[in-house]
Amino acid sequence: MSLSFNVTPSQRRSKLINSIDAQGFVRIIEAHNGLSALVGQTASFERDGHSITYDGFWESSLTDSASKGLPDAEIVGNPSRLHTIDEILSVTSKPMIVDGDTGGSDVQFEYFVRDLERLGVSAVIIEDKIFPKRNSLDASANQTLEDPDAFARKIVRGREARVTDVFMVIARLESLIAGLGIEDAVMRAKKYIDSGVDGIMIHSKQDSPDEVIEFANLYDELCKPFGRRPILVCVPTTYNLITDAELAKYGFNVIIHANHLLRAAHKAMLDTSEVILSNDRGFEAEPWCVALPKVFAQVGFDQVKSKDREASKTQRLSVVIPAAGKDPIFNEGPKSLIEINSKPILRHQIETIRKVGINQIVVVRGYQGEQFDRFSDESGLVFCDNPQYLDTHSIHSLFCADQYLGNGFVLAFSDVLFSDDILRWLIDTENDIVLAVDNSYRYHRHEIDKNLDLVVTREGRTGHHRSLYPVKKKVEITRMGKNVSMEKADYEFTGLAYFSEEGARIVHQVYRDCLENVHESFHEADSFAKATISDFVQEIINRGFSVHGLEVYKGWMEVHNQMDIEVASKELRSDLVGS
Ligand code: SPV
Ligand code: MG
Repeated sequence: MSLSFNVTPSQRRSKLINSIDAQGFVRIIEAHNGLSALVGQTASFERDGHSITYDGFWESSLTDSASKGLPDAEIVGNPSRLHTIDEILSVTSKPMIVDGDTGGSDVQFEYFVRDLERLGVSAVIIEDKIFPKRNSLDASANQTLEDPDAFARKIVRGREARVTDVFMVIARLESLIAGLGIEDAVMRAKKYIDSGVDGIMIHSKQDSPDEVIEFANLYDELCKPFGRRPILVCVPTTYNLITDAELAKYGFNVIIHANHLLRAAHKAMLDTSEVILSNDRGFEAEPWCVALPKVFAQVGFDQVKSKDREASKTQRLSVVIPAAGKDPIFNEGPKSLIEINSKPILRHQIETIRKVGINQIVVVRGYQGEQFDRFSDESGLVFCDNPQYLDTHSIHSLFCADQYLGNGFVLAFSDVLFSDDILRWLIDTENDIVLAVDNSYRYHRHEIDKNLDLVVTREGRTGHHRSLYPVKKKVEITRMGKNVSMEKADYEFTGLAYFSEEGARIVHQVYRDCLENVHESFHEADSFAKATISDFVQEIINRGFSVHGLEVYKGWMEVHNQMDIEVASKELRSDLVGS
């Protein structure tokens, strides 16, 4: 998962203010490391048909310190904080507000703002206490407030260090925490707004929300002389009966749930460690723990495994190109070696196959087979021979490469140019036998002067909808052959087909059986020896196996005559097909 949440620093930075503008308020969850951030990134709850999620993260000084086993007293320095912040940002895409404590000295604050903005953080909140501060929620801790004018100057210095207007410097009023009352908070708020601050956070450690509501009720009025209303922030840790929606109604724009993920994890850790000791084993602790697959899924291990599987599937596959036949039109040599833009078709095919990462290519030679010698140094390319090329057809040629089919393979006609996308989509399919089929032949059928391999499907041909994305629809093939009427046909076979390991096992079994038992005509062929891929696919379907079609539209071309060569060479020059 963690790799999927990708965003640039500038995209992320502006998300906070955009969400506030769009929704009126944002709901922020604390994060103290990559895992807690992933929880905050993905958590959601369905209510009345709407999915409720967190809008961003609070990188809390309390939980950052506690997760390092340290007290919240400005002991964890900026380099360490920045490291944790970057850890969270690197696995998520939601915006972040950083708890900047007192900000340190003016100069320290300037550098901190510079670093946070560069990383893509949206806002920093600094509190108007004297460095080194003590956590605000501990009733017995000493709370000494900063001179408000000195703090206002720090705000100015921080804002001047920004590069963009999007990054926000927010002032946190600690008057209520220090017991100085609402008048002190209002006096300080005015000074900070006058200094240009982008937001005001009013903090309280009371169980009741009354005093922050009182401040919120005064807020619009106190902002009026300045002609702007900086966003209003609260942290309802102690007054936690009031809902986010209610706080938003009182005018709060940012509501921070400041330490819950760390406290939840801490409680589970305490209980779990005790349960293991008391039972002398781990079994009883399981209810306190998530199952490991959940951890794997959350941190993206599932994707790593599926990519590994994909990569090894590609490496194990072969592409088999039956190129043994003698073409009635181009009969000066194997059709594979016809040059398009000074490169044989086979060379174009090899380049496309390599782009997809398939190493093994098997060419079945026959007619003028020695002409392929020029490829003999090509690494990963092997040759098989079909000496009976005059009396046999493509299925016989394919099985001349029998030893290379077992791990799964792609069959590619020797006269077809195709894009790497089509090849990639084919091998990405989860079905065992999949043919790339094109739905555009009806539009150009008046130009067609040859028998196509036509395909009828269970679903019927789909219409074209304009779309930015290439079509990757799958259909089930029920009938295939050159004698299928053009009216009934839904698609044309492109000459590219994928067979998984299981698909290879099926074709092998059907082939062996037909070889032994078919002695007369075979579908549209006079004999099994002359069977084409269409005949064979029809046989597979008749035996009850599923054969799928992957609908493609453009991205391939069969070289059938001189005109095709001209069209292909033009398209290849403009980079439309293949290389
Ligand atoms: C934090 O989360 O570190 C805060 C909020 O500063 S509080 O702990 O409530 O002061
Ligand atoms: Mg803090």
